[in-house]
Amino acid sequence: HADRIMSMAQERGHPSLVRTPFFSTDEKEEFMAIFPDIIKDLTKNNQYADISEVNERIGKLLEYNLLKCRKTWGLWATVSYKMFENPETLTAANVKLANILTWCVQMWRGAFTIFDDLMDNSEFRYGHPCWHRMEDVGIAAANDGWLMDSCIYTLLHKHFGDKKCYRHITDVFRDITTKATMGQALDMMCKNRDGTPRLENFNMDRYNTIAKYKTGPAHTYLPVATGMYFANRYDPEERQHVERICIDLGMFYQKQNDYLDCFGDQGLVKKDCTDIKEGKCSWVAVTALERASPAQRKIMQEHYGRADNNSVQMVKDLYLELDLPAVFAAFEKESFHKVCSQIEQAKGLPHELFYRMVSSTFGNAF
Ligand code: DMA
Ligand code: MG
Ligand code: MG
Ligand code: MG
Repeated sequence: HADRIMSMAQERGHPSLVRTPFFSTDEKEEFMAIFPDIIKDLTKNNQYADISEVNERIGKLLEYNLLKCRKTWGLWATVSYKMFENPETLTAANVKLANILTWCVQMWRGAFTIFDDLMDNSEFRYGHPCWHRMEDVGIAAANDGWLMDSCIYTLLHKHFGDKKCYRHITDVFRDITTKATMGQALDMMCKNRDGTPRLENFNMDRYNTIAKYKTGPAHTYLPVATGMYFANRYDPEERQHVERICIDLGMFYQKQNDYLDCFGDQGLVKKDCTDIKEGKCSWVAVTALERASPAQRKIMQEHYGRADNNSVQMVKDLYLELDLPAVFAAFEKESFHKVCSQIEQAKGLPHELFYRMVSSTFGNAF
């Protein structure tokens, strides 16, 4: 990863853009240190003492789904807060509050993932069984996802309820939920009732619309906007710049996620990859169909969206025949330069924040 991003950064004449690790050890430790308080706020110390059984379930739900994941992803909220905040108000107490926002972002992602794994029929996530596959969970995972989502608003109300930023931050969470669930609805509508994929509807326009909703806003705009609002930065023009950069980063992230689902190193991806057998309208499938001859299209029609290993292998072989790794590499480079020039043009924004996000997002696929 470091080599790839380094070579793209050098091409841009901007080698200092590369910064790993993306978060310092102190940043991670401060963030993890408040987890027990978060659990207490949402269980023992909540107002529902008469339903201790449910509180116990919430505790387990949060621990399983938040501690096993890529914990640092939401940390962009804390980092964003620090970079947007005035030095005089950047106090330890405020950084602690920013870390609560980061946990809210993690919970949003955790809930979204529970629902996503349920709908995608996935078995593993972060190297562990998906929540819905745990004993005593099953379809109750649908309610657990909602429980986790409600924890976000409990925390926001408790810690930010009396602040000017409260309405702006809750609006961001609500808005992202609306968009992401609409995107997931479109994603699910790529199949016929019998579960077979509607290949005739697979095209890059539709794909981009799905990614624009289901991932674009949630990936980086959610944490960055919450941090920005907590720093009391409300300029609409600034927000627009931030949104444009973040959505492009998110769209690229989804394409890379789709690419990795087929070509990723299993040891690193840590989930079972279901896109081919579930017949997903993925970047890989759409790109393959765009480039396929009539005979190759027929292979897709016969084998895409089928669970048997032979069919999955036929599709993978076709992807290689169509040179998709090279197509993706070229696309990655183009997206990288596009996002970097948007950052360069956005005056008055903390460029360092966006470059750090660029270096964490790009270069993960090979
Ligand atoms: C949903 O798409 C979007 C995200 C970013 C989780 P997906 O089902 O391809 O996600 P995943 O590959 O993580 O299951
Ligand atoms: Mg999925
Ligand atoms: Mg999905
Ligand atoms: Mg995926």
